[in-house]
Amino acid sequence: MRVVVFGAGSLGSLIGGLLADEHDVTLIGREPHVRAVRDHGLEITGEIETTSYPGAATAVSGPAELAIVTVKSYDTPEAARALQALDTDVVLSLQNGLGNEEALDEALAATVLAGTCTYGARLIEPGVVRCTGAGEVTLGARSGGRSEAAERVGNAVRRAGIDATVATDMPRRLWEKLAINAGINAVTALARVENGALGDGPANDVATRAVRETAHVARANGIDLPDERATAALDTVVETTAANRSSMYQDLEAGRRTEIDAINGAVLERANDPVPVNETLAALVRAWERERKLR
Ligand code: KPL
Repeated sequence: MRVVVFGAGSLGSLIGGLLADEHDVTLIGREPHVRAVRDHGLEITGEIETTSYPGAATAVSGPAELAIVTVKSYDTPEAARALQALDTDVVLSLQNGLGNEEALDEALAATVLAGTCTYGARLIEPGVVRCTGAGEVTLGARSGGRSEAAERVGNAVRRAGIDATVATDMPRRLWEKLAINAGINAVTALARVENGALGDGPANDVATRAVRETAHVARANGIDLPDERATAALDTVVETTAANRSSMYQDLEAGRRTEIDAINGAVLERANDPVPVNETLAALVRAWERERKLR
């Protein structure tokens, strides 16, 4: 299958690199990473050790059967515009936050699938990505139900050795992943700790409360997400990505804008009842961004 991965940061590079063992993959990213991958291949270290040889470019070209979008949520509109130049049948979003699929669907004629990914990844240097947690990919029709395109993509992803589930309840899965990110990302970023530090103690309390608030907001928005399911998902991801620095921690470290608006901000936006933990986390990260003129 010819696959384009749009957004070759840490996660996009890891997923694209793994897919390249089985498929004809092109990573779309920035220099100097793109040149390093083109010259020496992509080295994957950590929990998975391999070198793969995807193509790499700074702009999309040519036809593809599948485009996987892994850009930050605030870059989704720009990704959607860039992907208009690509002749592709299916687009799969593997991004954090809510609303990415809608933005892609509005701009593109292709079938847009929703997806979540709990792999931990860290770009160590240009051309080298570390897998800090082998999680799983879940994908399916964005409004739920069966999808022939999702079955096809699920099979292709599994053929490359990635643990992938095709789900018929993606709206719930997206909220569950939102709850996980609402619990993990801001807390690990502000406390500067790896995901495993949320296993117990005070940080675990804060994360668990943020997850419960998110599950409550999900239910108020018509999504069947019990607290127990959401907190169990948090525990699983904390364990499987214990050695990972969350994407928001990596953003803070690099002095980059974060996905706070699409994560704790999205919970706030959709809440009718008070969500004090999400509100506090969003306020603190936004204060950090404002101080650095990132918003
Ligand atoms: O999605 C993630 C992120 O860091 O954004 C998890 C799964 C929490 C891994 O760190």
